[in-house]
Amino acid sequence: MTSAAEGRVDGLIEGVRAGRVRDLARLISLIEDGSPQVPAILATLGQPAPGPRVIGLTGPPGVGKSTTTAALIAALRARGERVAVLAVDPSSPFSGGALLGDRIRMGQHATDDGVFIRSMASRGHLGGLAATTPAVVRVLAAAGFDTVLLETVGVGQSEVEVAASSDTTLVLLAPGLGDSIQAAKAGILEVGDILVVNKADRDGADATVRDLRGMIALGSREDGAWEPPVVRTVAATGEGMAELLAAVDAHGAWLATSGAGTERRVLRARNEIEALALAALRQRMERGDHGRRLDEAAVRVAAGELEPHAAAAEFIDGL
Ligand SMILES: Nc1nc2c(ncn2[C@@H]2O[C@H](COP(=O)(O)OP(=O)(O)O)[C@@H](O)[C@H]2O)c(=O)[nH]1
Ligand SMILES: [Mg+2]
Repeated sequence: MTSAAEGRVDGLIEGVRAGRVRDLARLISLIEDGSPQVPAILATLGQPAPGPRVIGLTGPPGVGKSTTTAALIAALRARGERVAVLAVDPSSPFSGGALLGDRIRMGQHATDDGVFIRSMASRGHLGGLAATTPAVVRVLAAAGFDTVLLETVGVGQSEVEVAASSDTTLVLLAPGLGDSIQAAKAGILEVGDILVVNKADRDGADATVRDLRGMIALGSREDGAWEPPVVRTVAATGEGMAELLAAVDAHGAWLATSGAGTERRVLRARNEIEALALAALRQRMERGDHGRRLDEAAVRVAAGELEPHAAAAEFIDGL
């Protein structure tokens, strides 16, 4: 690094420690871009223990995740906590529409320096969310945030990644039998530490709550295991937020006393290492000689001169 670059990095680290929004945003972009400067910066920043609490929110589109996030911010701010929000847009880095809506909804918190809101693209960067989220959480920890709210849409891989990155995962549903059955089918109930029936002001909320409790009762659970509570909320008015936070706190206490918290942190570290290693491996495979070897092997496999498994084994041996 040139001394000018070192100076910029020092300034960046200082800015992050002071919680300056511009520097935080810049460092998060460097992480998303897989910048080679990131490992050194993160090492210098260090990792404050125990780090912030990470609460994941997932569920079908339109169920009220962003509204709940805004309501939780208000409730956590009232306790004096500093809160960061990472909103993951799973569709594409180019679809600004939904995110713009979310920003407007978060508007009441826009001028509060105890609140940091950032959208992250789930694709289009090295190693995906599993590689970037833990690093961003560490950065937010260094910047003095107590709680990180992680919002994603519950489709496909993203809810699993949310659960893997969170201490406590909230699965949000809204009244309507269809929704909860859909969610059960899609496996999203399995990742929920707390199930939230939002829009409880609407007809059918009781039935949905009953439904979910029934499904939970059916599941087999070991002694001392966490049994997901079902909490009803009206995020639009803030109703039920105190109960929801109480459930989050109870889950946090269970994580601490049961040892499950340590297990989760180890699993999270494992996922992160794996994602980073795979990303590094992929990069290396494409570079220089290795890229050429891959091209040559492909030509031979296509011509029927080489069996693909043998080609892969040979390629790995050469790495
Ligand atoms: N009736 C009712 N509407 C709500 C509630 N919470 C959110 N909404 C509305 O549901 C729509 C989708 O909410 P949003 O938070 O964007 O959902 P997301 O896609 O899951 O983030 C918005 O029009 C909200 O105003 C609620 O508790 N009751
Ligand atoms: Mg949303």
